[in-house]
Amino acid sequence: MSKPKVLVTRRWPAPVEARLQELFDVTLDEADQPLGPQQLQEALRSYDCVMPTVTDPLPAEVLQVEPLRTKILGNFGVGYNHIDVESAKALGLTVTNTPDVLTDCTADIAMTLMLMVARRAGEGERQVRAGQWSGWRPTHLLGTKVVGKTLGLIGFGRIARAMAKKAHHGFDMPVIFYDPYPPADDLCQALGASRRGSVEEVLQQADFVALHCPGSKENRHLINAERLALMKPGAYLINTARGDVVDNEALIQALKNKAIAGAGLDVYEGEPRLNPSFLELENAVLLPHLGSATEETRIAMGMRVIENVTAFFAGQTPRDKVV
Ligand code: 8YV
Repeated sequence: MSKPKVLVTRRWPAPVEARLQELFDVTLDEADQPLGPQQLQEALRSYDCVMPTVTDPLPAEVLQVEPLRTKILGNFGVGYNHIDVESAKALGLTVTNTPDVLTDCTADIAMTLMLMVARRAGEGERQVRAGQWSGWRPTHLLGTKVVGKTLGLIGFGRIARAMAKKAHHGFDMPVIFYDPYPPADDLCQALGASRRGSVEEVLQQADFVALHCPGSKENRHLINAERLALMKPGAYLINTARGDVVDNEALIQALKNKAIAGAGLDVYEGEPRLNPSFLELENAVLLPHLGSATEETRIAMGMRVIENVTAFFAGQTPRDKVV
């Protein structure tokens, strides 16, 4: 039997690309540039499998090509908000993602952002690099203590729970969360986490609010001006989920007016072209979507895509089938 014809839309870590070459009739993306809608449509007409990432928007109008040769979209990433999965399903496409393998590294980036923004690490680094550090003094760049403060999680899935574990057991933080589908009580107890009945309650009570809900139409601007106004004036917002979960303009206003103390962001509306006002805010820590960006995790993500796609072409149900 001939090998499935596979298109990888971006550069992947070398060991994964080597494995792809062994298993499939694969086209790699030497240029490492995001594909446009027409190139994606051409791919859907010409390949048995396309392996996209967050930089490949696949809405209904892009997916609807004729003839559609692609049978499976093996997404490299846990989030799949860039794919219209309902349309994909209606077209008979299988979609898979890569959960589990990026949980710890993404939670680590959320912890990094929390510590950086609380301890003004970005501001300090900018001072040192600009040659503007005049020396130690008792009132220099005073931040906020993290240990013992309340961490509020919006969404309590795998990544949120990993953050809860680090924050509760490492930093003695009481954890509160909102999730419409909460886990069993014993799991919450083990993480020192207690449930709240609404997003609003978490926002009102937490010192650090971290977003861990999926990017989706329903969650677009979940954190808007009204909800930001519920946060404590000394509180911080951390976003490693998706940029559009937060109304970025409203967040910029809240940060400018010091309505909240600061924000640590890994994702943005319209990324990588983020709202330029963010760049002027000293109380924002800005990372370039690094959640899963470790050697180990990106290799594991690629291998997980391979596992899913191999299972699919062997006639099995892939482990991470979304639709
Ligand atoms: C990925 C992510 O690197 O997995 C996700 O959902 O946000 C990132 O960790 C990116 O989405 C790759 O497609």
